[in-house]
Amino acid sequence: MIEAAGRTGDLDGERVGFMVENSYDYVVTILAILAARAIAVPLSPSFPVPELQYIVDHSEALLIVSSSRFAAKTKQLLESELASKPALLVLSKHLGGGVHEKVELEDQADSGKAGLMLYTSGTTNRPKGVLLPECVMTAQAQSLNKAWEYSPEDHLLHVLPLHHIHGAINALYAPLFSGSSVEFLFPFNADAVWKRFAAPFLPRAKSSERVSSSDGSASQNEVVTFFTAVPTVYSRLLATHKELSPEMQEATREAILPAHLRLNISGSAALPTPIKQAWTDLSRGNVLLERFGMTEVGMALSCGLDMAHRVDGSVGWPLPSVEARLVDLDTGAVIEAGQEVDSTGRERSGEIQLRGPTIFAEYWRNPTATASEFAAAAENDANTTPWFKTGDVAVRRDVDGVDSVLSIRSKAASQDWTGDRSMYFILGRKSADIIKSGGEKVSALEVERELLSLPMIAEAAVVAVPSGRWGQKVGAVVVLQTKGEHAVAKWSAMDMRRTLKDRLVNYKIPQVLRVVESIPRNAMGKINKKQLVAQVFADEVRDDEASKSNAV
Ligand code: MLC
Ligand code: AMP
Repeated sequence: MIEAAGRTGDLDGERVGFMVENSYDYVVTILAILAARAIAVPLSPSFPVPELQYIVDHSEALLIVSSSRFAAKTKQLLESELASKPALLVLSKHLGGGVHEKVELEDQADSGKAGLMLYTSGTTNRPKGVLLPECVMTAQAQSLNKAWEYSPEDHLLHVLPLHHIHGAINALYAPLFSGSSVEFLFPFNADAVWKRFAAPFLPRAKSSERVSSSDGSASQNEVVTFFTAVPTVYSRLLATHKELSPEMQEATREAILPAHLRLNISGSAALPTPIKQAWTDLSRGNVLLERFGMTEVGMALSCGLDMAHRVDGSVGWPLPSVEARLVDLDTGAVIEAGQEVDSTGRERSGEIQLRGPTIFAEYWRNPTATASEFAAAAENDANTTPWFKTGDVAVRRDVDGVDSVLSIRSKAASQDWTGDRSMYFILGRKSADIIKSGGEKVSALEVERELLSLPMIAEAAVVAVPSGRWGQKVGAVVVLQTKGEHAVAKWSAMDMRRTLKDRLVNYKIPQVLRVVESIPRNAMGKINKKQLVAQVFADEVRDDEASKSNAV
């Protein structure tokens, strides 16, 4: 790799983009990039070339590593109009599929500028590069290992994309730290997941002995003990379960019993209560553990391992090594413990702010954005580390019974991070311009920018439309050009999809479109997006799966 990049020694801090399928080869590639002290920049194969081009140019990648499967796509990328000219390394067919060798990871005293850079959409119209130095990745993995007690006996079924923190750290880097085994089943497909869960519990498999994960071999007979996904994945699993054969239904229900599936985690978007409840019912008591995180901070808040600590609607307590505070949106004052309710008895909501070793270093080559997302520590604070402003709004609320559970069952030392009765509950985001669809973050401004670049669009507003299946759907409200050579009388959702599909990854393309004569604006020329959704998408919201009782 170092040679392919035209260097000797190591690649200290250089960026290496890589496009490798979710597999053993992905793991070897990312570890090799870190070992070369470079910054790994995962490139999603689902992205169209212009989005990849932006990432490669913005990160100024020195080298692109590609698996043979994506050689054509990476070649196409390198032949496109790139400002930078990275070298290309195409890996030989398979680094090691099926071969399982035991590798001892040495403690590298100095990881130099090694790290991971994930691109994330935000309140700016182009994605930002979030730099997570290796020490931050390690701190995140250690924090999760303590909280969720990954172990060599764990077998994790991995169904998530690997260019996001959820798939890359929680479901890969952290389990690697404790010697858990990870089995990839990507892209997510509900039937395939049910089939895999069921495999060890079907009558045929039961007669042969189940393989324990500690022998290092991957087997379809191995019991899945750990599963982490976004709410949309659980909703799909619940919806398809009813269609399985009676034998499969029984085997899958056995597979997800608390005794077998040790940990089922939901995150990246709010977990609706009907999904949580339906999963508990189906699994006969396995309660989804909800946690809150963000690309910039890894995981920040989490419910506890004890079932009684998986409180409905709550994202729990600050994880080990994470310091969290709430800052009142109106007054800017920190909401200290005991001040969660004001003098009139109203709950005080605030922005979640975080600090600690798990927080990212910077937005790549964007000191202005980095500076504006951090708040200085208070003058009387002995710790001068600034706080990262998440943009998420929450309350802390006392939950009856939680502390008594803590005192009755003497807490294991590893669970000493679970706090008192006061737990965090997410209310939403400060900005209406950030949309979460199926766990994917979409910047309304980025989509508006693409729509406005189309000659037939005169005005555009992109909004979050509530959805049972997706959490939120990306919705577009447009005004068409009525004059000049680009005037069009009609523009359908199909037209929009066709036009945008080579420019934006599919989840950013609006799922619903409304063509209007004008978009209402206030005196300042601003659009009230909440009002716009209510006015324009009222029927979508009413007809959506969310509002029906059979939400899942
Ligand atoms: C796919 N589509 C989406 C979509 N995913 N549209 C909107 N939102 C999404 N999230 C598109 C498909 O491209 C397709 O379009 C159509 O919707 C239906 O596709 P599908 O086959 O039904 O969807 P699928 O490909 O199965 O994807 C669904 C999903 C996936 C839920 C499995 O979106 C997913 O893996 N989401 C997880 C993302 C994630 O890991 N987020 C974590 C970010 S980190 P067409 O045109 O082809 O028909 C983070 C921090 C934290 O948030 O706290 O963890
Ligand atoms: P991303 O930038 O893709 O990493 O997404 C991070 C955002 O996902 C957070 O800022 C939250 O808005 C949202 N998020 C993550 N976990 C949860 C959760 N459990 N509940 C509600 N929102 C969440």
